[in-house]
Amino acid sequence: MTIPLPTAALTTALATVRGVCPHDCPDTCGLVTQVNAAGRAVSVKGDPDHPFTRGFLCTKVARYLDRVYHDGRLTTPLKRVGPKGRGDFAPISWGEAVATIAAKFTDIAASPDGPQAILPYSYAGTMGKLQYASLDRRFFHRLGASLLDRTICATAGAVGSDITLGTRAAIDPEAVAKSRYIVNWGSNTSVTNSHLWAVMHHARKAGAKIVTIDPHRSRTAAKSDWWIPVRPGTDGALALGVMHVLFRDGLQDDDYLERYCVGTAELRQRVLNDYAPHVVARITGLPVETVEQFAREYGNAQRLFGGPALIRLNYGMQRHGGGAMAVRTVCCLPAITGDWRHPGGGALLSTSKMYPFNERYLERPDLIRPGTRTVNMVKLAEALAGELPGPPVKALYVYNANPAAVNPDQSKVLTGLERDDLFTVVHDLFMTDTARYADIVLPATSQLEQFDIHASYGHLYVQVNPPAIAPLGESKPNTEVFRLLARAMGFEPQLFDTPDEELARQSMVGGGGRVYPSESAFDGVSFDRLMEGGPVRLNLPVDYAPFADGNFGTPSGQCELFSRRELDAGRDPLPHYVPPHEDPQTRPDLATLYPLQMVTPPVPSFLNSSFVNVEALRKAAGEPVVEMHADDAAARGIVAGQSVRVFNGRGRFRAKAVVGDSVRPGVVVSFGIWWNRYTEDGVNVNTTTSTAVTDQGGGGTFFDNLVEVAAL
Ligand SMILES: Nc1nc2c(c(=O)[nH]1)N[C@H]1C(S)=C(S)[C@@H](COP(=O)(O)OP(=O)(O)OC[C@H]3O[C@@H](n4cnc5c(=O)[nH]c(N)nc54)[C@H](O)[C@@H]3O)O[C@H]1N2
Ligand SMILES: Nc1nc2c(c(=O)[nH]1)N[C@H]1C(S)=C(S)[C@@H](COP(=O)(O)OP(=O)(O)OC[C@H]3O[C@@H](n4cnc5c(=O)[nH]c(N)nc54)[C@H](O)[C@@H]3O)O[C@H]1N2
Ligand SMILES: [Mo]
Repeated sequence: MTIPLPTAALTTALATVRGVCPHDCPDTCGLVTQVNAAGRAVSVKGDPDHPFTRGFLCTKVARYLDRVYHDGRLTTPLKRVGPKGRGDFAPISWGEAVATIAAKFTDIAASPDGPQAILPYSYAGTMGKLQYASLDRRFFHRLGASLLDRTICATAGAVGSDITLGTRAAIDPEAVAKSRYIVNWGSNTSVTNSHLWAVMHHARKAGAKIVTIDPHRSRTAAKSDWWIPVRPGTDGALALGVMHVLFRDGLQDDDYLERYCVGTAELRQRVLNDYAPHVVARITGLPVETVEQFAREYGNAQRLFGGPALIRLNYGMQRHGGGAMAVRTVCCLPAITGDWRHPGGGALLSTSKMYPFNERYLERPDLIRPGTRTVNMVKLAEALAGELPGPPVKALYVYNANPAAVNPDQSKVLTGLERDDLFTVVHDLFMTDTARYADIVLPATSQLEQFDIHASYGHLYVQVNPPAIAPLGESKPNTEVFRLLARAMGFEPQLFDTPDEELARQSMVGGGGRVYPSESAFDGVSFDRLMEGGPVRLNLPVDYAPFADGNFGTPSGQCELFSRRELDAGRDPLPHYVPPHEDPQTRPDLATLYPLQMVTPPVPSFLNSSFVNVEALRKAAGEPVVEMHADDAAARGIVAGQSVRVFNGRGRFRAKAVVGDSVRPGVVVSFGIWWNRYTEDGVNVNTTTSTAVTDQGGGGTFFDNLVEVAAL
C-alpha cells in the first residue's frame, strides 16, 4: 500500500521564485518558478498576482522548461573545426575562448583598419535592462568598435510618433478596459500582445466594438467585429482620409485642437484638398464606403459606443517604405477627436518611454570615441559584403540575436557570414543558424539562471528577475562575459566590476522621466521592494492618460500636427502619404516581374526565431506556408496544399500554398521566421526581403516586398 505524501511536505520542498519573462513582447509577464530541493526548476507559471499577467502565459512560455532544459542547450564554449556554416565544433575552456577573442580584437584594433573593423551585433533576445544593454555597450564603446544602430524593429514608429507627440504614443494599457471603439491597426494583438487582448475582450463585453486594419485576416482580425483589409503600406493614406471625413463632417474636438495642438488649419486644408475618400479608396484598395464608415464610427465613438476610441498601432504599418510617416499620421488622429482626454482613449504604441531608467549610466555613451561610424543593423548584408563606408568588418560579435534567420536579404547575409577572413563570435543558448557560422561559440544562461531588472513596452510595472536556478553547464550571462573580456583586454576594472544587482540599483537613479508629466515615475518604487519579488507599478495615476491636458513632449509642448522641426530639416511639415518602396501602383516596372505584395509576420507559436527549436511548438507551427487569394492561385494554376516557390530578384524559398480569402487579391502572406535548417531549401522568407529602410528612422521594411509565386 502506498501512503500519499502530505501536500505540505511536497510544497515545502519547493522554493518559489518570482521573476520576469525576458522575451521581446509587450506583455513582460511575471513568472513564478518552482524549484525542487535538487535545484531543478519543475514549473514555470504566469504570476496570478501580477495585474497584467493575471496568471496566464502564452503557448510558448507556458513550455518554458522545454527551452531551459532543451537538450540542444550549449553548455561549454566551442571552437569551429569545420567549414563555416556546417556546424562542426569542438569544446574549449572559457579561458581559451576569452583569450582567443581578446587576442583577435587586440590585433584588429592595432591594425590600420582599427577597432571600427569590429562590429557588435545584438538585439532583443532578452529585454532585461542589464542583459540587453549595459556592460556590453561599455565594452564596445571602450574598445572603439563600430556602433550598431538597432533599427530592425521599432525605430520607424519611434521617429514617426516623436514628430507628432514628442514621445511614443501611449496610455495606461489597463485603461483599455474603458475603451469603446478599439482599432487594432497593423497589430495582431491576440497573438503578439495576448494580455492586452484579454483587456480588449473585457471592454468588448462592456460594449466595445473591435476593428482590425490588416491586409491579412490575422487571428485578431478573425476575432474582431470588423476586418478592414487595407492594401499593405497604405495606412497613412487611410488615416488622412479619416481626417478628411472628420473635418468635413465637423467631428473634430475644436477645444482640444485649440488648446493643445499646433497646425490644425494647415492640416485641415491639406486633407480636405488632397485626401478625399475616393482618392484614398484608390490608394488603399478599400471601398469608399469603408473609409467613410470607419471615419464616422471613429469620430463618433462616444455617441455610438459610449466611450473613447483607442488605436493600438503596432508594427504592421511600420515595416514599409513610408512606415515612419504612417505612424506620424495615425498619431494625429486622437488629438483631432480629443480622445486623449479620456482614460482608455488615444493611441498605444509603446509604454517603454515611461520608465526613467538611467541608460547613460548603464551604457556609458560618453566612452564613444568621437567620429565612430554607425552601422544600421538592417544593412548587415551590405556591412559584411564591404559595401558600407569605413573600414571592412573583420570581426562580428553576435549576442541576443540570430541575424542568419531574422535579417533581410538573407542569402547575402549568409554569404557574408561564410567569409573566411571574418572572425565571428556568437553568444547564445543554442546552436542557432548564426552560431553555425561562428569561429567561437559561447554558451548563454537562460532567464531562470541570470539576474535582471525589467521595464515593459506594454504595461506600467517594474520587475526584478533574480536567478531561480544555477547556470546550466558552463553557461554565463552577457554581463559576466563582458567582465571576462574586459579583464582580458586590460580595460579599467571600475567600468566592469560592478555586480549585476548594483548595476540594477544604480540604473534606477538619475535617469529622469521622458514622458510628461512622469519625471517622478520611479518615486516610491524602491529597489529593495522590487527585490522582494513581483511587480511594482510606476508612480503614475490609475488609468493614466498622459495627454489629457496636453503636455506633449515636442519642442512646443503641443501635439504637432504641423512640425516646425520637420520643416527646418527640409521635409514636409505636414503628414502626407508615402507609398511603399515596392508598390504595384508606383513601381509598375517591378510589378510586371513580381506582382504580389508579400507580408511576413512571425509564426504565432515562435517568438521571432526563438522557440523554433522547441519540438512541440514547431509541430504546432506545421510548415512554411504562403496564403494567397483564390483568384491569384487560379491564375497561376496553383491549388490548395500544393508546393510552390516564392521568389523575387533577391531569393527564393519553398512553401505550401494555402488558398482562400484570408488575403485580398494581389497580396500574399508567409509567416516567418523559421530556422533555416528546418526549411526544405535551407532559407526562410527573409531570403526575399529587402534591406531598403523606412522613410525615417532607418527601420526594416520586411512587409514591403514584391514577389511572384509559381507552382512546383
Ligand atoms: N507570438 C509572438 N508574439 C510576438 C512576436 C512573435 O514573434 N511571436 N514578436 C514580438 C515582436 S519582436 C514584435 S515587434 C511584436 C510585433 O507585433 P505586431 O505588430 O502585432 O505583429 P506583426 O505580426 O509583426 O504585424 C502585425 C500585423 O500587421 C499586418 N500588416 C502587414 N503589413 C501591414 C500594413 O501595411 N498595414 C497594416 N495595417 N497591417 C499590416 C500583418 O499582417 C500582421 O497581422 O510582437 C511581439 N510579440
Ligand atoms: N521576415 C521577417 N523578419 C523579421 C520580422 C518579421 O516580422 N518578419 N521581425 C523583425 C523583428 S520585429 C525583430 S524584433 C527581429 C528579432 O530578431 P532577434 O532579436 O535576432 O530575435 P530572435 O530571433 O528571437 O533571436 C534572439 C536570440 O537571442 C538569444 N538569447 C536570448 N536570451 C539571451 C541572453 O540572455 N544572452 C544571449 N547572449 N543570447 C540570448 C536567443 O536564444 C535567440 O537565439 O526580427 C526581425 N525579422
Ligand atoms: Mo520586434
